[in-house]
Amino acid sequence: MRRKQGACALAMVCFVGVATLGLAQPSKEARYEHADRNDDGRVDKKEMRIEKDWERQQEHAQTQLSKVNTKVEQKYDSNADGRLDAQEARQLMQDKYALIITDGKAKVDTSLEEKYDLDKDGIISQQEAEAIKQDWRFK
Ligand SMILES: [Ca+2]
Ligand SMILES: [Ca+2]
Ligand SMILES: [Ca+2]
Repeated sequence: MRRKQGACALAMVCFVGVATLGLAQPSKEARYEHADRNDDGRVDKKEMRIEKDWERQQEHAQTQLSKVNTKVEQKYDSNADGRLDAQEARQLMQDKYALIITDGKAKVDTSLEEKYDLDKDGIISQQEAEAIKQDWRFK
């Protein structure tokens, strides 16, 4: 009986955790891998702190970016609700990233990409795209 309760509580904690993070979040393994900045196979306190900060930033970014402002964003708003949810935004960034890999650069045409244009020339270079790859965990 005790054991069952324990498992139940654990399931609750997991559920709440998943609900808080949102469904579009990558798997635990992916998070762990992302958090392990120096790739030594473990996440130390400092790395954990960086990861937490990063996740907070992402959440903030995702609430900011959700409104559809440009034609390109409109194109990716699959359910036409005037907002880009995490999945729609991801699709947009994935296509953009692929384009940058193919062409070596791409024009900034959504507010999503603006923060990656570090030198503010309106173009995302391959170098700037590295941050996109990291942030969105593209391969
Ligand atoms: Ca580490
Ligand atoms: Ca939408
Ligand atoms: Ca640039």
